Formats: sequence, structure tokens, C-alpha cells
Amino acid sequence: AQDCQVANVQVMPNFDRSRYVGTWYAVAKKDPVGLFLRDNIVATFAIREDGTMTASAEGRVIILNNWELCAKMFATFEDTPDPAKFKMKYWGAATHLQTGDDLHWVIDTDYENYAVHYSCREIDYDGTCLDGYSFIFSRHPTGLRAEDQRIVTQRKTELCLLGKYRRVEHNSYCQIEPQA
Ligand code: DAO
Repeated sequence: AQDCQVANVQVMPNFDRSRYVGTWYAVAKKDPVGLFLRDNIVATFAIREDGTMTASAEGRVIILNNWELCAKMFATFEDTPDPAKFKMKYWGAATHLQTGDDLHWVIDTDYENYAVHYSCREIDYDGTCLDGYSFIFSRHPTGLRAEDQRIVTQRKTELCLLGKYRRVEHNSYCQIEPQA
């Protein structure tokens, strides 16, 4: 379906969280209004003993107008009837970082190389997404393989977000700068 209706967005069939755990590098991002994470975005997913999915993430952010730092973030995921659709609560290790409640949908993944994430924050009167964001994740900081790029472009198109992504740079900034 490509009618741009949030209600009709296709997510990963039979999503298997146990194969999704581990480190993912954001290689591209479609930003929401008031973007938070800029670049050097790395997310690590885990599963608790009770089966709940969690994540920690870091990335370069700019807060309080002009203060640049590496944000250490945490998230917990609440399950929904669809195994690929979660409700995510997130917060920062430091108080001045962003806190929130977002949807977190896994659109597609092969678990080994690429993943397409989607989160609509606000649905418009016509059922399309008014404000949302999307990460393209890779298991490799260097980017996607050519064969994965084709699939990811298809998914971007289906999400009605083709052309709205920017490349996410990885330059070791968060290995050098102090964390907050
Ligand atoms: O960068 O503007 C933005 C939106 C992202 C919100 C914060 C996400 C923090 C937790 C991410 C965990 C897994 C992706």
C-alpha cells in the first residue's frame, strides 16, 4: 500500500526481537519537528529476563541553543498486539536531555544487515503523518550494502518518505567528547 495512511503502514511480519538485539548504526534519518539526535547515532537493543525489549542509544545532540554533546539515552518498549509495533518510553542519562513517549515500529529488517524504523508522532486530519521520524539502521557503521540499499529505497517509498532522509555521519565524535 502506498496511500500514505499511517493506519496502512506495513510492518515487519513475524518480527523476532531476539534476532534484533545488539548494535545498530543509524546511517540515515528522517527528522521530526524539533530534531534531537543529529549524528553518530548508535542504538543497542536488548531483551530483559521478562521478555521486554529495551535499548540504549547515543548520539550527538545540540541543546540549550548551542551546547553540543553526546547524549546517552535509554528506552523501554511496551508490546502491542502486533509484534513489530511498540510503544517506546525514552529518557536521557542527564536531566536536560529529551524525554518522551513515541511509537516505535520496525518496518523491515533482515536482522543481519539493515533495519527500517518508523515513528509517527502526529497523524494529520487526512490520516497521513504530520510529524514523525525514521531511522535507517545498519549493522555496519560504514553504511548499507548495495543489495540492501534497493530494499531500503523501496521501504522509504512505501512510507512516503523518499527524499526526506539525510545521511547520518559517524566520525567517532562520541568516542572523543564527554558524555552527558
Ligand atoms: O532524534 O528527533 C529525534 C527523535 C528521536 C528521539 C529520541 C530517541 C531516543 C531513544 C532511541 C532508542 C532507539 C532508537
